[in-house]
Amino acid sequence: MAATEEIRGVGHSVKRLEDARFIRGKGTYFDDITLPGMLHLEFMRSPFAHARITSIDTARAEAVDGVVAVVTGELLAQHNLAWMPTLSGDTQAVLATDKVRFQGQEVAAVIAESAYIAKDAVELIDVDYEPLEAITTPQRALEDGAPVIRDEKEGQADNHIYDWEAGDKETTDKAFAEADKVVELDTFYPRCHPAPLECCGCVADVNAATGKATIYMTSQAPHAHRTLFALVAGLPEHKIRIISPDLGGGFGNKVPIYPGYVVATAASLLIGRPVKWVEDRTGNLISTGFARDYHMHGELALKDGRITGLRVKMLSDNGAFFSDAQPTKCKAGLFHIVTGSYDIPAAHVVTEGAYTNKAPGGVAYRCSFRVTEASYLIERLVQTAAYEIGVDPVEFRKQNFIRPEQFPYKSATGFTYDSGDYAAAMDLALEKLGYEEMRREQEEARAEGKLIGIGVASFTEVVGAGHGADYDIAGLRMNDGAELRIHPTGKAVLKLSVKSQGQGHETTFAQIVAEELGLQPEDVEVQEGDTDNTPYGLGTYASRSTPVSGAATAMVSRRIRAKAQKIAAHLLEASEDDLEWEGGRFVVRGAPEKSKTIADVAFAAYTNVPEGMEGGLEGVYYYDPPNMTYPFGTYAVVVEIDRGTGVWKVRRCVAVDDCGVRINPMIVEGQIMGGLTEGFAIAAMELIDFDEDGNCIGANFVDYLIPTAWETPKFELGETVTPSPHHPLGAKGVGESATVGSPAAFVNAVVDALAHAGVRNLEMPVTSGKVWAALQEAGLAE
Ligand code: MCN
Ligand code: CUM
Repeated sequence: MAATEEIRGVGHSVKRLEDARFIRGKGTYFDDITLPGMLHLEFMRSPFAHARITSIDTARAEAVDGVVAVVTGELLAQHNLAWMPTLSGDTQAVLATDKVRFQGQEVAAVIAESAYIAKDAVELIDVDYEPLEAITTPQRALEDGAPVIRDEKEGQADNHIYDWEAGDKETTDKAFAEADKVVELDTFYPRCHPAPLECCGCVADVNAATGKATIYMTSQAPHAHRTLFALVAGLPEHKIRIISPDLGGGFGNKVPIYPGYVVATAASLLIGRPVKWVEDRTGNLISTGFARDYHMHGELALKDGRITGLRVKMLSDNGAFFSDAQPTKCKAGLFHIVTGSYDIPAAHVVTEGAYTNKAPGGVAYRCSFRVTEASYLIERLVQTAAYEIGVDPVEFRKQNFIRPEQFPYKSATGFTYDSGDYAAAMDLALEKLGYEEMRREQEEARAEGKLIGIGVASFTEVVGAGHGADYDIAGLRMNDGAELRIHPTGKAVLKLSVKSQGQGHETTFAQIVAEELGLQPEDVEVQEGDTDNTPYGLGTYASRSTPVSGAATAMVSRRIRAKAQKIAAHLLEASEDDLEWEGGRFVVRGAPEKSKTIADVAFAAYTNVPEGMEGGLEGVYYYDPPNMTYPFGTYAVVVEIDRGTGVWKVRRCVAVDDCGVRINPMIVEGQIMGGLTEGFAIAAMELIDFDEDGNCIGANFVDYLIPTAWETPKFELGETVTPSPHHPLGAKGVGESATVGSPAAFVNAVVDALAHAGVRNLEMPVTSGKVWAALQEAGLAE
């Protein structure tokens, strides 16, 4: 037998197949799409955060040469489209009718022959506003007598949205009553924004003759969006085709449905021509899915150095419309992962949500439904507790970790962690860092008047939503499909319900097929994003593609291999049971010279199948994950603080991640580096802030600071591998781990530099100004 080429399946750092077109400028983004007769949409946005609309006069705008229509909320209302449902069961204005509820809200839209004409005409729409008090904090929102933001909602007499709780109050109260120490932390996870390179947008093309709506749109979840379109617009689902083309990043920003998609589609339907909407950067930063904005109060009960209880109270600022994309049965998302990596016997979490005069959203930006806030809180709390009882934060963590033999581990808030070895990941990170030595150096530096801080975070994530019985979004079960077809010459096409925004799916999912069927990744074309062409599923977010669609891909491949085995037996004139799958081919047991590859079998599947067998070699598999996957890791950061300015610099950043089996180690490392960059950015510089009138401060990249290569620290990566016991490949998701886990490590490091002087907390973003104030207060400023 000739030496066979090694199959570059799972575990190989295959170069990204999609990059050939991206680096040559040959990708197709929605804005590359131009259709005959296409019109352009531009929004008029509210200058006020809260105001009653008393009149809208569109006459001057309509008179502009090249303007085809001006769409107002009133016009949409005539078609029952002025409001749309959100992913969390609330409603959201498509175009404002009665009031504007946040600065930047869409008030009217101009549809014109060119984008320039549309933009000019927007200036000519005359709107009279009667300004109202802008509510910019949830605390103010919930005060008695605060103006009601959602006064259009029946039965809504205040700004309260929800109360939700998890865990057990009684056992938690008992743990606190019996504690020998209680440690508290009040902190705020500020509002930030995913800010992908490509903003949102769409080209909507409704064909009046066929009734088919084809919408090219920036969507991380094309199938879910199509279903919601069908429900909102009343269009039959098979007459809607959503195509999510190449995306220039998503990071959660492209999960929600935005007014732009709806207005463009409605306009195309009414006018009978294609309509393109391209969001600009300011529009993106002030109106689309932001992240976080969680006010958190946490308490740990301690007894003999062990954590015996956790109590958390949170207040969430949801903006003007409650539009979090989250599983319906987890009312504040997955915040109940808040017990983190620790064996905490009792926990009780309560959260309250409030409307404010800010853009809606709440979870997007590389986090699984609030995991980021939960992880941040517990990792900050644990460090605080260690200081308070005078134990090294690393020691304290080790004493409280869930131990490897405790898995599967049922947490106090009801999750079953699949697998983990937290101490192993931490030990590796500390070894890479040279922790003991760093601590010594810190002491010595301090003696010389220099401030060094060492921060650690040992995060646990929960990704891969999720088993159908417990996880659904707007009622849709969170299962995903994979469809695989092997052509006669042994080349394959894999169609998936998820949608890459830069994660490299065309490579990694091809590697899974390669692994299972003995093909090379280049032999497998991965297709995503077109609802007419791919199986149903809920899309890419919450690092769920590998846990759910990755599993579906492995399972459909195995299904095809089972049929292939029958064909191979026929070709080899052997019994099916005498064949072994070895080195990517079927081999007759005891006669290794007799073998068939999948390519051999594929040809036979169309030319020479056994008597009575259906021809072809293809299959589909819908995967319902039995549980979530729980990736984890330890991030260890060393910072130096300049006592003269408060400027802090990252000297070391060691990141050890465990996402189970890695399909493509290079892509995983890329994901982690990108995630660490975003985690650092959130900790250090990114902030969507508002002034007292509700004006968004952070509406462009001069005010909203995203890191460049200049600011970004150097990362040192490491890995441990603890497979997921329930995933067919042992893989866990990893796309968000570093963004979830790292902010606490950076903040812990800065606080650690000042902890000897009694500093316990600094709020993100930890700007040099805040550090300078803390230095002065602690008497450490130079
Ligand atoms: N992978 C792997 N082995 C594993 C886990 C993952 O090889 N054990 C690979 C996957 O096959 C995939 C990539 O790593 O190619 C990420 O996989 P996964 O963790 O399953 O996450 P998703 O593909 O579902 O991506 C979503 C995640 C989220 S929620 C955000 S937000 C985010 C992120 O990915 N947005 C991104 N990473 C991003 N990366 C880029 N470049 N652009 C974005 O918008
Ligand atoms: Cu919450 S950002 Mo990602 O889950 O698309």
